[in-house]
Amino acid sequence: MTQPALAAVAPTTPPLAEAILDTLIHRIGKDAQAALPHDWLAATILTVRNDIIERWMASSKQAHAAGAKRVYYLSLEFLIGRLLRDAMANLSRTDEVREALASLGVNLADLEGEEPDAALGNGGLGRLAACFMESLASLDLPAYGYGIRYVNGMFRQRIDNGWQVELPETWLRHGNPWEFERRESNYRIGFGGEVVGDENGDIHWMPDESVEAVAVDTPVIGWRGARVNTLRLWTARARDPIRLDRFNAGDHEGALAASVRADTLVRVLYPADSTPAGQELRLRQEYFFSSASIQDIVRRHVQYFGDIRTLPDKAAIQLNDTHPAVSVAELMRILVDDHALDFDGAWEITRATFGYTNHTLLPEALESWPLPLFERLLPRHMQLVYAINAKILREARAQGQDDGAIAAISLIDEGGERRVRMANLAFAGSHSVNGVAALHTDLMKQTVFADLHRLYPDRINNKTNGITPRRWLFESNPGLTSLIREAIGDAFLDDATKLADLKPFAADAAFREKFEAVKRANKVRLSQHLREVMGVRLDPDAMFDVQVKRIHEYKRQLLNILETVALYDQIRSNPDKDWTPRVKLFAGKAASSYHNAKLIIKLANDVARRINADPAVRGLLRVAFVPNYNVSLAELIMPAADLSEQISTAGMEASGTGNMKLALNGALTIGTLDGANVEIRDHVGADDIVIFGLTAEEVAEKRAAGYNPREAIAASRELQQALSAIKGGVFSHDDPGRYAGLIDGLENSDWFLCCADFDSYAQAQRQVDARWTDRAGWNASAIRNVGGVGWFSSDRTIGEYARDIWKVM
Ligand code: 26V
Repeated sequence: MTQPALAAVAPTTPPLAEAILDTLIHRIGKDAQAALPHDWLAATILTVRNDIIERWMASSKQAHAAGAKRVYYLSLEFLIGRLLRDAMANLSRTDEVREALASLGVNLADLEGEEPDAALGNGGLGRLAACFMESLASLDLPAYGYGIRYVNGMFRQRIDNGWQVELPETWLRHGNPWEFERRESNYRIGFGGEVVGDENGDIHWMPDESVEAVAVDTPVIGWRGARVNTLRLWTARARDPIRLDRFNAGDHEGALAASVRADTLVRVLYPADSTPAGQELRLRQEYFFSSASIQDIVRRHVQYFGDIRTLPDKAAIQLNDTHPAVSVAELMRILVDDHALDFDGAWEITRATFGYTNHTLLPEALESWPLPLFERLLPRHMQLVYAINAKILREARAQGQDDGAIAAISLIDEGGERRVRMANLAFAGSHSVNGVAALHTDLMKQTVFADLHRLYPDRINNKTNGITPRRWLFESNPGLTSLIREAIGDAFLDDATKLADLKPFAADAAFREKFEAVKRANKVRLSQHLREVMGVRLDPDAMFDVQVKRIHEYKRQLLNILETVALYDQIRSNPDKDWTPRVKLFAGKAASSYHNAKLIIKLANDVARRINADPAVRGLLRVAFVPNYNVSLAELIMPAADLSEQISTAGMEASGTGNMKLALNGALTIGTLDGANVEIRDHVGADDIVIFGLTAEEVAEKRAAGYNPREAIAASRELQQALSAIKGGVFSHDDPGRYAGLIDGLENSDWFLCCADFDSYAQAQRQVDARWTDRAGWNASAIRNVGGVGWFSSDRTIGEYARDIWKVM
């Protein structure tokens, strides 16, 4: 990577190469001989960045001159992944950069691999925020994302002897050439203390602790460089970083305590997929970033427009789940205490400004804070929550709601230890509350938000999720992208719904062959990678069957493993049948405190080890658990998948977005009628998706009727055998009882209905096998999937938010 000397390259180097070399020398302080890969990466990014900065400035000037309304997307998670490829692609400069680097003896692909994957999120919710930011810029909408600049984002997962081990992800170890620290943009964030009223009746919150929030900005480039928006992540700094008196008195650590406390605030991303964090630190993080963001928004508005009362005309703030919900109380505090608005006027402005997106109905995932903690940390906000509560409960009573409904609507959960309900606060404080798929939105109205929905019947609306086709098709699957361009031209590059023009090509034998060749090449690429990172050998001619997502019981990786074990059993019993060769790929992280999820990872690894080592299987079935699933790995897996496993218990997956990425890359879905799968079926057609299992309605009925998994087990020999093999230690000779508890759980309660859906799932899998044998039919189906899912572009989703909620289009 460090070849030619300066003199040797100079005469023929393209200008971009000279610029990169110049950056390497003058900004990084290394010459071509001394530069390490990350130095070349930084030099390349800094050079490409120059073009971006100019567009960035132009974008903000344009918004300012137009007096435009701005969109603010508040999210505790932004799973943005690597940025170089995305930036080059959206600026149409990839080839130019590749050639410039080549002239310097540097390989672009190697450099791309050097870039750390910015993993400031857990899963779908965080990746959605990143796709939305890219679509906002692509649709030329002035927008800011607000979040936290975690020093350690999502943990790095290692698999040790089949067990998940969590390691810190040090994505900032070589610095971050994408970001700009804005030291002048800083805000004081208070905690604790007390609230006092003065003789004029004015209220003053006097925090007894405070920290400074400092903005760190990253540019977000839209497709074809349409516009560059800002992702503003907050870092924390002690207001008094060192107490010199203490230091000089010899208390060196005590002197730095405030700095350590500030660092702690932005140190880690909470694994929100586990039990509600509960910890005080999580609430502190939520308030820290909410307060900094709201102060920044109000400051900008007053500076540009003068009058705080016009805020809803010029700012739309979207709450990504309830993590930023305390923003509702924070804006009220600023309006009432700092801007002297009356409570009712402030409430009207607040509600007109906020929108709230719900991402889960699971009761255990709905955030609430113990009231004493909330009151101790945020005494003024507690008063405001009480005042808001009084107001909405008056409205509910006036409407004649009964006591049960009043208790459900209340911002305070009075059952047991009193808690502040963040979903109710977000709902009450917003003019729009949306779900993320049609089924999810219906269930919101029927279940958790039924009473709030009756009180405010116009508030709940649906915005089915989407994904950016730039990252998830053009950048990650260049082979398929070129093939589509050859077939239908370039219109789909700017409007993903034009992918529909591809559907007739399903009937074209020559096109199907080319399509299959592209898929195969992607499978070879993935296989080579997996051979390097985990030493596993995969046959690219086998069906690649993938389940990649967070590990959670409701997503039912366990159902997939049970079926894998049953298939293994059948292959051994009927070795001469013409089995469809399959590679089963699993990947995903389990929250560190989630015992069963970690056990499921171990089981997948145990099952893989046994099956892969069994000569009786003769390569017909291979199983691999790929470590450290992240955005970059997803970019390799999606293009290589043949079958997409979307098998959650119906009614439990709010939407899913991996389902969209896989279908867009030509995988067929095997799935339940859950989340966005329902709409994927509508778009690709029932013949090109394999649906099985109970519907959400049937799940609810079964549970209500007192579901007994033993009946389902008694009715299925295959399931019995799989359960007893796992329980009996066939896959865990070293610890035969390892899975006794897990299997007992299935036999005795099976909340997620794996047993109830097993037979239907196994049958669906055999139907998939049969389809695979008809290669022409399979490829035609895959092509129609690609053509059918253009609607799931995040451009369409953002267009709907912009028109219906934010009123900026
Ligand atoms: C959180 C928790 C925490 C407690 C234990 C159970 C549990 C289960 C799920 C969650 C997820 C919280 C919110 C979330 O990440 N939702 C995801 O949002 C995606 C984007 O809308 C959507 O595609 C996924 O279906 C949804 O799970």
